[in-house]
Amino acid sequence: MLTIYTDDHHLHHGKHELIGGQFTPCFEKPSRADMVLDRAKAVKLGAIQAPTDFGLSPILRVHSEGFVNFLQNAWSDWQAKGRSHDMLPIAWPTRRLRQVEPTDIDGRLGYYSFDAGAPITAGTWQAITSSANVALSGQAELRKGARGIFSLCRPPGHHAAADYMGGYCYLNNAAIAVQAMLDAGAKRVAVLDVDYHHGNGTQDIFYDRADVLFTSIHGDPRFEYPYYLGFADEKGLGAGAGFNFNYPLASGSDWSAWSLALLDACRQIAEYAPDALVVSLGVDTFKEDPISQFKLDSPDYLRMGEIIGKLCLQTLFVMEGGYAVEEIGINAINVLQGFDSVA
Ligand code: SP5
Ligand code: ZN
Repeated sequence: MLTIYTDDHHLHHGKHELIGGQFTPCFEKPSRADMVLDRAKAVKLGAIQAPTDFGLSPILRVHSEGFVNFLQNAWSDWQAKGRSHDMLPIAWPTRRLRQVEPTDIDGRLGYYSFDAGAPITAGTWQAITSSANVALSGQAELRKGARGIFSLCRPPGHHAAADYMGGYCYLNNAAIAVQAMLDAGAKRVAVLDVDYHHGNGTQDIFYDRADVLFTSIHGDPRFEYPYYLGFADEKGLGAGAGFNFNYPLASGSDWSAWSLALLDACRQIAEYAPDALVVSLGVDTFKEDPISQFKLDSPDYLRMGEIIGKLCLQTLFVMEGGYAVEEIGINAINVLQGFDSVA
């Protein structure tokens, strides 16, 4: 399988995030993608290809102009206040507060985010546009006829919605690729989000649409981040009613519970009969993941790939989470090798 990758992700390296009230070194760090790339090379998964630049227009098909403008200028606006450390928000427009974009950068930072988990640094804009280009390039390669493509995106994207960032995510790489597929002529695209956390951003972007089926298997939001979306009763809205499937699972879920949800999601995807599948590939479901509560083991990821492969759909894998850095390469590449094994 072809991997799309660029070193540009190194330009984004946040220092700290809040965990249990304490500033903790960011779990979302450059070595994550390096380890996945190393493993792809070690097992000879296939060629590694650099992304091409698609410009801002496919990004603006998914994200609002105000949000993209904010991201593009955030660092210079921050520097203009004499600051050189990471950007983190301090206030959010929650219930009964006015939804009006402030002029001040601290106000805009909270306005365009839903948590303090996505620091902006000097190189963030370059890294996130490159990450989107990695997804877009994967989509373009898939369109040439490949069965599976791996977009080794970093930073991840599935928590980012049309107009907000959070959860280590800025631009929604998977959603940008999905929209590009539709704009290139696909009639229906399915998303399977296997990251441990609910893909709130992707769900929100496509929630009222019938041309994208969204399915997500994740820690139940009653106990797990992102807490405020990802419940089983979220079925889609308007034209999108019936095209959204959430599988919230209990803390401690292992492959036996997790795979049942996967089989049901695959049944929905097969019934939808999409032109292509986009997998938001997070491997933070791993038993040793430092911020997660599921119990998948490394061989389970081979089985996961096989089940996805049996859908017989053209599939774009887009890298999302996974924080057990030592095993992230084995686990992510196992999914791709499992998929390839059922060709
Ligand atoms: C892309 C992705 O996987 N984003 C995840 C963002 C998670 N941010 C919140 C982390 C909360 C961790 N709480 C668990 C405590 C660990 N002992
Ligand atoms: Zn995650």
